[in-house]
Amino acid sequence: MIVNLIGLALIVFIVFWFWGASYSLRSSKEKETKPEITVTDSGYEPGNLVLKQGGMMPINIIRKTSKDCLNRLVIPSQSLDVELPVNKQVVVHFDTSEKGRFQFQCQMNMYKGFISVV
Ligand SMILES: [Cu+2]
Repeated sequence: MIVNLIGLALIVFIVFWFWGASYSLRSSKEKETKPEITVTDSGYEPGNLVLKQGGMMPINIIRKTSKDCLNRLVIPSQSLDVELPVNKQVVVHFDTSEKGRFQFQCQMNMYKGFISVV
């Protein structure tokens, strides 16, 4: 009987320990970033934009490269496809009502980045 109780307590402890650990890891790792994407020769900076769940979030995008490949930004999950003139700030309104990880990419999907809604 005592052995069973100890076993049960151990299981509960382990479950909570792992659950709690992953929970705190998740909340500390995904730090919110500025809603800004810079497009350079090497792609998107930052590669993972972290936004807080909410409503429509304006994201400022500035393209600083003349690479043709990066002349549009596509966000398939929200059917967004915008033109990015060089050195001109473009604002995209991204719906953050759903949590998750959403990919954004160049037209040909050679460069990609993510928007994480937390
Ligand atoms: Cu491309």
